[in-house]
Amino acid sequence: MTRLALVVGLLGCAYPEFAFTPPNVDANPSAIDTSVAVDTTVEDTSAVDTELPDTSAVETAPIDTGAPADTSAVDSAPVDTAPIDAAPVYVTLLARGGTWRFLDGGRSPTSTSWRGGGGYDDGAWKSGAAQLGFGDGDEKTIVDGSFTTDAGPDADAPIVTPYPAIYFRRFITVTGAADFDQLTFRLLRDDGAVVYLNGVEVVRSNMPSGTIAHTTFASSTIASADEDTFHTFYVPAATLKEGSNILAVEVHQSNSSSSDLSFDLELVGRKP
Ligand SMILES: [Ca+2]
Ligand SMILES: [Ca+2]
Repeated sequence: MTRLALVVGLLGCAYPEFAFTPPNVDANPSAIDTSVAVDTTVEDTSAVDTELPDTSAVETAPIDTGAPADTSAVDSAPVDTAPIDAAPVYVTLLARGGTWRFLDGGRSPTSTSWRGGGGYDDGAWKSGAAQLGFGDGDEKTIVDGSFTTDAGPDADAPIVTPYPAIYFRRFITVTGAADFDQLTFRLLRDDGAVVYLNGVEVVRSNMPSGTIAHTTFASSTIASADEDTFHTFYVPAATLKEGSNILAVEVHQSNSSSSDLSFDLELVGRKP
């Protein structure tokens, strides 16, 4: 006798009305087969898990958005823009109306050193503020434009022709000369003029080409409004020196009967 039969037998003795009925699980095998279909559904769910890796790909995108790196490039741009915004600075090295030494009365300098290329004593020259000249009535200082053959009291050579040129000299002091890249000369001249800076010719206006002598005429006669015009010339600042600089100018008449002569000069330096 099995253990189950013993239990049933005992129960049947104790409780006669209890009738053991064997489980009918086996009676509905088809129902059990249906549950198998449920297992198949579970396998479909695993397919959902496969989609999860795709989500990880989305996380990769933000890494590309490492756009912060691009933003740093934007910061570099303003640095380049800065130098472009920097405007040049203009410094007046000599204002109009400056005081000049001048040699007039038909006399000429004893050597070309008067232009500033060498030592020259202009202690005997006269001195006065611009505008210098004669004949118009608008001068601050009258120069002697007479056609004289008198050598005068100074040591400079006497004139050799009746066609005068008048000579002007002065010093200017420059600080930070190496910072300038360009000079602007604004010249009032009647009739023609040549300007030297430290012995180097920097401006020639209404004068012929070639060597300029005491007897050289200006190219044309200046009249009317042009007598009051400041002509502008741009020159490289290479000839400018630190400290003392010599400006020298010779003004020539256009002919032996010209009734007037005028001179003034302004100098401006540019710092890029
Ligand atoms: Ca004149
Ligand atoms: Ca004048």
